Amino acid sequence: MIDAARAVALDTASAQRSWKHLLPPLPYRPAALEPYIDGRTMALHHDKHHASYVANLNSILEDYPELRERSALWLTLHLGDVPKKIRTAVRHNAGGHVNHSLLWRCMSPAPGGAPCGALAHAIERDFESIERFKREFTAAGEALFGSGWIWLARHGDGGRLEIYTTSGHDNPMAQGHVPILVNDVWEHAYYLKYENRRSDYLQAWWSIVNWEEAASRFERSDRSAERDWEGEGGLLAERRGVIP
Ligand code: MN3
Repeated sequence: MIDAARAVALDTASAQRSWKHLLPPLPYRPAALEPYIDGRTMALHHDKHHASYVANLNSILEDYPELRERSALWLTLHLGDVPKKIRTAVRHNAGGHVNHSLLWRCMSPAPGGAPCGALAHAIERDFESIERFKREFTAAGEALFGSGWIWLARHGDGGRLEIYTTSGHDNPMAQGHVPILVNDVWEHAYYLKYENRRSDYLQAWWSIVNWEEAASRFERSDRSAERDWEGEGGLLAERRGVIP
């Protein structure tokens, strides 16, 4: 039996010439986030979990040529246009592909310590302080029941930063909000090292947050909020699942 990562790797050459969605490479070695997240967890998380969402999505879309031209993000935002028979599977697998593609970029082995510039000002404006924002984000992750995600996102109607949680692989873009930072609260993200101690994982995660990525997403978020996902976001230009 071929595992999911190998299946995706074997598929990559032909996928680059076809409609198929692609597993984006991790932007660092799996062990690069140690001791905060262990290498085995990162390798499994990327090479097996994320890879399987990509492989499943490609397999589901095999029989739906009209959906193959769409990005994974478009699919998550237009589930009503997806045939009922495959809607739940698309929601899970396109969502998993999109969310993980962003997650890898929200972490870094050289994280830069703290938010700065316009993002820091906006966090202080909307949460009173960076420390308070971190406490609220962590608490939202602790309170999330079951598997899901915690987000810092810019409100769709003009800019307030807010913390959102979503279950499964849903994302707050479906409500028009623009993601700035995200963390994965599925057990597969931390269980090997932290077991049932989700709080310890959420605390440790602050040591590897990629604030540069968050700052750059924040700077682009004005334009993202106005973006026409129906048009630009709908094209299959981004097969690696990355939210622009
Ligand atoms: Mn995950």
